Amino acid sequence: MILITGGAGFIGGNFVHHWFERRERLGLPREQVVVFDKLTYAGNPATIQAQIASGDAILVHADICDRDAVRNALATHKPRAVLHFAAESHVDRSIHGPGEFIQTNMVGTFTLLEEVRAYWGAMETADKAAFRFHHVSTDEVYGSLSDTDPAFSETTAYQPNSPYSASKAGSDHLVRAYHHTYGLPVLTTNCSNNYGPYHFPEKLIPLMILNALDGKPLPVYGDGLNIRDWLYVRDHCEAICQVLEKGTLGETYNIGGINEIKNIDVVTTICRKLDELRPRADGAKYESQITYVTDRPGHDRRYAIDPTKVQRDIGWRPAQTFETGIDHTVRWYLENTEWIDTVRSGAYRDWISRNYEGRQG
Ligand code: NAD
Ligand code: TDX
Repeated sequence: MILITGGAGFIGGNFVHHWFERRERLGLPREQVVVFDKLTYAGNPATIQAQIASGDAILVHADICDRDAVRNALATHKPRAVLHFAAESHVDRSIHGPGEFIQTNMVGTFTLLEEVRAYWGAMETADKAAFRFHHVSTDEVYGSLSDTDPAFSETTAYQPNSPYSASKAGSDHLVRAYHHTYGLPVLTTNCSNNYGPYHFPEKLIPLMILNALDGKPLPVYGDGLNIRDWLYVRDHCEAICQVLEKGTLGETYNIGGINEIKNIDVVTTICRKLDELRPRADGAKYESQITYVTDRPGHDRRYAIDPTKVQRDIGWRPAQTFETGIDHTVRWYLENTEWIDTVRSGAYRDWISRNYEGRQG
């Protein structure tokens, strides 16, 4: 049994899918997951509906800031590992309302660490040695690069620029401190921008796909020349699995796709893919919907990851290129209208009362 915080979100939800598919592919026994999730606006149980229905996933609807709920979940399910994805994750929201980010990303991570420390401390020796706390973090903690700076490595100094990245940096430091001070067996991964299925349409790629199909403007911030390193979400999930299995305790691993792309090029790639797969009825090109808008305050210019360490020490490499990953992603959004409708209508938000009725783990 493993416990996944934030397992109803974008990456956590993909991780639940990946966990079972990978174990089957490798001939490993099925191992249940407990998804511990507050189900904020970003948590959508429809993403993991199949795993919940089959009993592979148990959903605990609770907040990582709730110490009793965390303690109960650990005591009830006795996981051999805790994978910590839960966070407030959207930079723009952190600019307009940083409080939730400090609460969940810092106070929540602290609360989780405290309870995990007590749980781990009381384990039998063999279980204690095998236990892992895997912290999922971001490359944004390193700040912003110029066009000529070398990519972020694990020794790059932290220089977070947004309330989101500052709160994630704070959580990374707490995780590190719990290893050095208490010996908690932690692993941390700092990953670049993910994209793929089940991505909430406030983030660049799903927003552009859905706005394009709706005939709405495609809002590009500033000059559109900011650079992100894009990684297909399942490649990230595989990296987490491999670091969990082979990572050295207390170490950090940077995960990236070696796919640095300017925002405007991401948007035009999506437009051209849609021109090919779902041409506009009026014959116009989707690019005609691109609209430059006021820049994000403090907008980081460039992120880039040097993945040498994870490639050398863990043997992980991404399977998808941006071309294959974006093709798969655009097709997924064209085909999965039911999931998209749950997001657009907000229907998933009363999922607990409709489907769950107190049968929480
Ligand atoms: P997301 O916003 O899609 O999902 C977050 C999940 O956490 C949701 O299910 C939400 O309900 C849950 N959650 C939020 N607050 C909670 C709380 N207080 N208690 C319990 N659950 C709570 O985020 P994501 O994009 O899937 O990101 C997952 C993790 O990966 C985050 O830690 C993020 O910082 C990190 N990360 C994301 C990216 C990316 O490109 N999306 C890249 C690198 C790292
Ligand atoms: O409408 C938009 N127009 C636009 O130009 C949006 C939503 C974004 N952008 C730009 C801002 C960024 O330069 O696109 C780039 C990507 O933006 P987001 O999708 O909001 O991602 P980003 O801010 O880079 O952060 C993401 O990657 C790192 C995740 O949201 C974080 O959780 C993760 O840590």
